[in-house]
Amino acid sequence: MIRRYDFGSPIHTGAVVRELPVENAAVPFFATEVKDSQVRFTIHMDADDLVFGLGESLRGINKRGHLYRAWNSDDFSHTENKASIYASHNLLLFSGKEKLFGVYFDDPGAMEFDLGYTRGDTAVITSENGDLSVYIIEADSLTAICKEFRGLIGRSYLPPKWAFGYIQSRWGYSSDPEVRNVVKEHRDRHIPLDGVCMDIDYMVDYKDFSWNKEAFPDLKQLCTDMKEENIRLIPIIDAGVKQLEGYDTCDVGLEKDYFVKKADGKPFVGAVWPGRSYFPDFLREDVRTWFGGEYSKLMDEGIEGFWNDMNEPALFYSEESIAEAFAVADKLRNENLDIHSAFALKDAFNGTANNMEDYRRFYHEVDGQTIRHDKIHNLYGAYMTRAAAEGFRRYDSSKRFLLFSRASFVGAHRYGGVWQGDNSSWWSHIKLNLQMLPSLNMCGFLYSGADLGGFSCNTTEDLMLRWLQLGVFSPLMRNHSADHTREQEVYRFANWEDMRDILTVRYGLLPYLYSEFMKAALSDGMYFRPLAFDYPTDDVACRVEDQVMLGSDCMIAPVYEQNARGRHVYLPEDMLMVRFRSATDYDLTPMEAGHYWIELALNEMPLFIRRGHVVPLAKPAEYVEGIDFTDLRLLGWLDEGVTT
Ligand code: MIG
Repeated sequence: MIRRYDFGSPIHTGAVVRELPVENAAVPFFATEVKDSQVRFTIHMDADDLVFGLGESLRGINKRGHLYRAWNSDDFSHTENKASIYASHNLLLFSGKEKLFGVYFDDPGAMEFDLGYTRGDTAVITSENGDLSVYIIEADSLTAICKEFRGLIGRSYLPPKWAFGYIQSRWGYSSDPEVRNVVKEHRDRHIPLDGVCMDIDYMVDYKDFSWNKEAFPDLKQLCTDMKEENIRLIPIIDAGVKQLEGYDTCDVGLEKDYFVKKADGKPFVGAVWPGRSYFPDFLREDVRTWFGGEYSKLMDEGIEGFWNDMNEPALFYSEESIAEAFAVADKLRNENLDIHSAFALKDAFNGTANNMEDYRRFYHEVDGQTIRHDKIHNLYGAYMTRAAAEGFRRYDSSKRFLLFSRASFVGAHRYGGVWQGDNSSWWSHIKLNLQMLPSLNMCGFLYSGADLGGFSCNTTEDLMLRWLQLGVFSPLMRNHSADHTREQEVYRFANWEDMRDILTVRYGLLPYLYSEFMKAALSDGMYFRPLAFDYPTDDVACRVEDQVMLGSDCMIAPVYEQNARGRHVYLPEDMLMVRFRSATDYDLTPMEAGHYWIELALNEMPLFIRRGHVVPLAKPAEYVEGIDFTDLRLLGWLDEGVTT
């Protein structure tokens, strides 16, 4: 059962697809306070209450005990002190002896979620603008609440089948021979691969929908040749459009008035990779139609997948903020800088990026209304995703295209997937990757994954291998890294054969993983669930933060610690452990419910199959198209014994 309560004048966000009547009564469960146009929702939490939700956000699966902020932010340092990253998924689930319900705050502006941060027994949720709809969702289990919620927000995006293959990416690939070489290195060594991402270096001066004709003299031929090898190329598209006369995307955008504007009616100028840029007003349908159509320039060459970046939107500086910084610098130029002025100078420049003042400088048109950007900030990336997805549908409605975005809002889950942004090559980020996956699923984002191996910082061969062992289960399985970090394609490492073998596990399990994904997507279910969802009366299971249920039959428990040769695992019920070294080399151990220390050498990864269930395993293949979905072994612990 879902009930809706409105505050102020809610702005249409597009998150919800089902129109519900507005209740006149007060919101249940919360004490509500309206003050200075803010709305605050307060709820007492019992000692045992668990809080789930918030999709792509930092910290644990149980969100209780910290402060989070809905404010889509380009932040490449995912440390525990951060309250926001790239997405705002304002769903919370409260579960305890006295309460079981979900609440969705459909608010496109800034919100604060103080979940026992100020006071351990109290959650205070604040809408800063006070214009929102609140949905209270009740059902008899956490899984059922999420299903109801999906009914409210609509069905999840379906990527093409090949997008479940392994994808290699790196910021820096910049030419036809370089891309071909990455593919060759994989194919020569029989390392499975289905896609290669092209980062901003394929463009000319970072202009969207352009490609460097010298580096890629015949993109169409490259796409054709790659496709013959069962490889798809996946170029990046950034939100900002370079300010440049003679560049048609810019010219048309200006001529048709498609960019966001300042109060004086002039287009807002902010700098990103291409330097000074304009920002399409994706909230307008005509702008989406235009921008979504631009992707056809690349689709005409044979491209079938994209990733949308910098759509929080990220801003390096605006004309105004950089002018202010220079003014500070001019003033301090001849000073003997002390502790205060030296930092003031630094802060003046650091503060130009993703600056709150800038987000208040420009406006959108939403349903004929002019709305200042900060009021709807969290929608920007979602509407860029929607623009692209609608463009793909118009281009070829019979085909599924790959699309994943950095920024998102609930609603974008109908149009594309997400990646978890700029993580680091840190062991703690394997765990963070694991913890975000079920939370994203609660909010409808099923096709997701993190940069395997880590984006920033230098990876190591053991970190890479352990991270791939989690990546085996993540729908988007992409190795991506930043420019100037250690190269981390599998073939760069001394232990590349172990990595290749782990990749065969992905392809062996792919029939199962793909079908569980489709099942979740088509029945509004979850592919990843916290253990608390499946074992709500098991107090130990309810607090497990480093194991996750997968599909209807499995549990995963990756190793995420440096130098570990095993890990502790809690089995809430009898399970069969499959200890994989490759898709053809594994051993099986039936294990009764309980606590275990499990030995896992660096090249070994476990999968736990619930007793009485079976999981199919295919023969290894080097690309998704090559998997024989009819020649399957069944792994399981049945009454008759263990099947192999
Ligand atoms: O400011 O395109 O998150 O995946 O490699 C950095 C370069 C811009 C951020 C993305 C990352 C990508 C990078 N981009």
